[in-house]
Amino acid sequence: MPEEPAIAFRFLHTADLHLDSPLKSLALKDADLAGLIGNASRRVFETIVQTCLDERLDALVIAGDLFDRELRSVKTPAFLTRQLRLLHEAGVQVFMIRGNHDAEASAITNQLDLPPGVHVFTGRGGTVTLEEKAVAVHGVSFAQRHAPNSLLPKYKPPVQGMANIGLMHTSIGGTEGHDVYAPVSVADLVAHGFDYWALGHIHKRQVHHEHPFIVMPGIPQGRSVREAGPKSVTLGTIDEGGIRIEERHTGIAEFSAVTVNVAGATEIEDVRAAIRQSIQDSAETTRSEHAVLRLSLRGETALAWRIRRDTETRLEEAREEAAAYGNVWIESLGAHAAPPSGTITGDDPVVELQTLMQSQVISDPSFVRDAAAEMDKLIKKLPPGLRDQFGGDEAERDAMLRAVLSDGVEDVAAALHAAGDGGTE
Ligand SMILES: [Mn+2]
Repeated sequence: MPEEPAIAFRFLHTADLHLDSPLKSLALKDADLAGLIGNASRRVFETIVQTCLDERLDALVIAGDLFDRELRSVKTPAFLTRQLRLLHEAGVQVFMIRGNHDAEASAITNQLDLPPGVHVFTGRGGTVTLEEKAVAVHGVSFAQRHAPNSLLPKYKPPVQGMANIGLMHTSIGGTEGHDVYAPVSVADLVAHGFDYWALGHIHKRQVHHEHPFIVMPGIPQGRSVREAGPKSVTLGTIDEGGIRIEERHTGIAEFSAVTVNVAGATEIEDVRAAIRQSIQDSAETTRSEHAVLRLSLRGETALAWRIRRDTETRLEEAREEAAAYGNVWIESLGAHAAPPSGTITGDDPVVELQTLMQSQVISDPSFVRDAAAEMDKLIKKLPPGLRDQFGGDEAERDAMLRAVLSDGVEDVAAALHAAGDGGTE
């Protein structure tokens, strides 16, 4: 910092709230869980506002994608207006830019009755100076959904004698001309001379640089198991000592992909016990109010085919078990157990068929090509918001395809075993 500000300035930096984002999770199938997740982004926004009030912060900084394209609830404008008013009454200033998701959301902001002290930067950009705090806040919004060029040239140079904070929505590190989300390098941001870059867009938190600070705060509330793990916002303090940051946990509901080890299970009760243990562990270790689990049963066991056959039963049991904790939810349960490798012999025709399918059929290039074509047809029929579930790019899609094919073989074998067995538990 060029000169030391006389009075401390404290702010909360967040981004990517994606208010009213559609549910992408399998949680949809459980109405109570869907209600919890559907409300979580709003509840997180409330806790963010409450933190600003409790800690008497000077500013709330939102670096884009506050909304997820369009509002699905007519209640949202009133909700936001109320929250922003609380901040205004407590003297907390709000600085916002639009990201790729809410670039064209002017219709929404028009519905908002914005109280004074809420600064929404335009696509042209601007600077707000807080003289008494010796702080200058700069921001440039996405004007459209895509920004193929760096937005950095639109930012003014740092205001001398003040601490400078810049809000930018960017995929950071992308290549100009290839990346449409305002690519910019860490080195260029550092060179610009600001003290704190408040970034948004990437949902995973990362502190790219310290002194000056370049902070991607990450999404404050995960929306599906693809955004698993604890979430947070970043608190910044600017005083005589310079700038310090602090991560604050925020998640209302934390998604986790949990592997349940069923290796060596000889009775279904062993499988149940392993599931119970996983649920208990999650209940004890989650740092959020709620834990939302995607359980994957894995390991080599002679019960592999039964586990695959009775997935629905295990899911129901797991949901009942979780309900007893009150704050643990089962999003889904997948059976990926495999028969012990030593037992693959030619004695059992089903096992022989299974081995053949695994080793020859699903790795055959023409079969893989056909399967990929079928998968693409299915993906095209999905609503756009769900398509990424099958991978964000071709490599991810291929990996997903291989996993689905391999799982399919095990499921077919399980069904054939079950047909021959006839027994149920
Ligand atoms: Mn974004």
